[in-house]
Parts: sequence; C-alpha cells; structure tokens
Amino acid sequence: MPDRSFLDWPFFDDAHRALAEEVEAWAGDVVAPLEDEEPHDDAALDALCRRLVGLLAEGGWLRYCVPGSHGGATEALDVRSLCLIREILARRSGLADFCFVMQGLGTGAISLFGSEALKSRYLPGTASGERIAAFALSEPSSGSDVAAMTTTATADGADYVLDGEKTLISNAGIASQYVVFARTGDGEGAKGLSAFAVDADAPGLSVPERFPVIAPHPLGTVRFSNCRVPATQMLAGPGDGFKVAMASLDVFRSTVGAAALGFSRRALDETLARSRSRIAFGKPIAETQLIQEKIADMAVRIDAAALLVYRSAWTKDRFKGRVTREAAIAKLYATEAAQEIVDQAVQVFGGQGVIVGNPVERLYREVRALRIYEGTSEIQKLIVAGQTLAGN
Ligand code: COS
Repeated sequence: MPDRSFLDWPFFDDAHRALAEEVEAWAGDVVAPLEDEEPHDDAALDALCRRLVGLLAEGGWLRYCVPGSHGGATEALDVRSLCLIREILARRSGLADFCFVMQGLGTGAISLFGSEALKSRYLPGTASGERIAAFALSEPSSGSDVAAMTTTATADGADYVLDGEKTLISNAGIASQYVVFARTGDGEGAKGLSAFAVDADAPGLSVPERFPVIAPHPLGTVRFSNCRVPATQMLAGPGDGFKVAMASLDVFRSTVGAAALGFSRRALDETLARSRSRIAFGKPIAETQLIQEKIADMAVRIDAAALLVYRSAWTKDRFKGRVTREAAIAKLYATEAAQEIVDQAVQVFGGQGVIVGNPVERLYREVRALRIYEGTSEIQKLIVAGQTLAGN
C-alpha cells in the first residue's frame, strides 16, 4: 500500500479523499486482475480497451471526464479528481489509465467549447462508456509545432470539407468521434486553425494504419479525404482552434503528471518489496546504503512530483483561468522523475527487472511515452521559460 498521507494536504477536500478511497478499492478488485493482460494484436487490444471502458463506466469513473450538466460527477471538470483517478489507475495498469483519460482528453474541447447541441450529442455517451473519444491534433509534419499543421477545412455552404492526415492519434480505429483541428484559412499560423467534432463514420474519414507501440494501446493515423461535416460541428468559432487545443491541454497536462506519479509510486512499492526480500552478501539489500540512497531519491521525487501535480490541479479548480505554467512544470517534473524512478527500480531488480512480465519491466515501457505526448519535455521547458521571462 503506497503512502496516502498526501491526501491530507490542503489541496483536497473530503470529496477527493472519499473518491481516492473508492477508486483505490475498486481498482484493487477490478483492475488488478487485468494487470498482466497484454494483447499482441490489434483485435485483442481493441477488445480489452472496450472492456476497460465498460468497466470504468460501470464503476462511475468516466463521469469525472464530463461536466455535471451532461452526465458528469462534478459541475465542471475537476482536475484534482481526474489526477487522483489517473494516479490510482496508473499504479495498477497503464492501459486502464489510458482508457480513462482518453474519454476526458477526447471530449475536453467539447466540454469547454462545444455548443449545447454538441455537448448533448457526445458527452453523456462518453460518460456512460457507449462512446469512445479521441483527440486528433498531431500530423506527420507537425507535432510540437501545432501552428504548422496542414489539414484543411474548407467552408462549402453549410458544411466544412476536411482534407489531410492526423497521425499518432490515440484511440484511432476504436473511437466513436474525434476532436479534429484543421486550418480554415482565417489567419496565419496559430490564428488560422479551427476545431471540429467529427463522427468516426463520417464519409471520407478512414484509419489507414495502426502502430504497434512499446506499451500497447490503440494508436494510428486518421485520414480525411473530402470529409464533409456540418459547420455546426465546429467548437468555438473559426480561428479559435489553437486556443481550444491549448486550453484542453491546460486541463490534461497536469493529469499526465498524475499518471507518471502513479507509475512512480508503483515502482517504489515494487522496489521496497524487492529490497526487503532480496538477500545479497548475507543480508536484505534494503540494509545496504546504496539501495537506501535509491529509495530516498525515489521518495523525495515522488513527494515533489505530487506537490507540483496537485498544486497545478488545485490552481485550475480554484481559479478556473489558465494554468499553462503550473501544468507544464507539473508534467515536466513528474514525467522526468518517473522515468528515473522506474529506471532505478529496474536496477534494484537486477536481471529480474528486464524479464518480460515483471511489473518493473512493464513500467519501464509504460513510462516512456509520457515525456513525449501532450507536449514533449522540451516544449514544457519552452513554456516555462517563456512564462517566467514574461512575468519578471
Ligand atoms: N489557453 C488559451 N489560450 C492560449 C493558451 C491556453 N492554454 N496557450 C496559448 N494560448 C493563446 C495565446 O494567448 C496566444 O493568443 P494571442 O495570439 O491572442 O495572444 C496564442 O494562443 C498563441 O500562443 P503562444 O504564442 O504561446 O504560442 P506559441 O506558438 O509560442 O507556442 C506551443 C505554442 C509551442 C507552446 C504549443 O504549440 C504547444 O504546446 N505545442 C505542443 C503541442 C502538443 O502538446 N502536442 C502534442 C499533441 S497532443 S498528444
């Protein structure tokens, strides 16, 4: 059982503490038995994801991915709740965490900027697990540089016609709908982008390829060829797409830090168990100072990451405005720390740590993408530097 004393921090109220206890108990019963399942083809992977989405919906946890007005558990998206749920799920299973957060990231832009009609169409089904959501921002030649995207949405009567390709899109192939960013020609660079909710069965939308990844989850390319969507599917106004994307990431970047924290806590749990039971040179390795140094280092980084993640989440919940700097700091620190913590855990396990199926081997693969998706560590540093320079 990992340290839960952080729940006493002033960032949380009693509802968060109760939520953490409930999710913890549920994850122990429902997710733990699925921890070791690692499908090796797309069909099995998709089936497991659908099953996890169904289980998360049954548990009531997907209600935290949408606002209360449309089937959600809290009035507005509550970032602390999202973080607590991600942290607890990630400790058990990276895939369960993935299935949970995609329902939020994939509809965050609709929750924040959608018309009443779009919210009613997409959000209740996402909370109930009937719909699977996706966020389609990256392109083959524009990842970090969002403003360089080339997918176009051309106005044509009461519709827009989308052409282009999005890649490295999570849930590609199993999503019911995608939030898609495209250039509408209303301005240069970031100013010319708009956001749309596009149904997966829209004519002209296809998923031409899927990618196998080191920690398997559905990931692929989404192609738009003369894909016609009604103009009413636009989120916010023409030219607002960049802000829609950044505001969504403002909410969800802290939660990436929370998932990293979950991986870190699991790595520490595994390290403690291993170092107490493993005998070398006539005593448990936990009694050796070099192992203790690793344990101390992990514990310090975990507390620091938790403080930064929940500071960012609390700031967003409390003040509602932009938390670009706080979220970037939380994501940057927590994901970089998690990478080092997991690496150290593998080291403590020695040869056992690289055997496929060992929990730390799995963590080693699961943690890597977090320093890349939703903005690389390098982009987070640019954001922090930019905001710091602007503020002083
Ligand atoms: N909320 C609302 N508006 C925001 C915002 C936010 N969080 N962040 C930026 N904006 C606005 C700015 O206020 C600015 O508006 P004005 O022109 O009206 O002043 C506009 O958007 C452009 O912002 P900025 O100048 O900061 O953008 P830059 O091009 O300098 O930087 C970065 C953009 C690099 C930070 C951005 O492209 C980024 O985060 N890239 C990584 C993308 C990413 O995460 N990709 C992964 C895909 S998702 S898995």
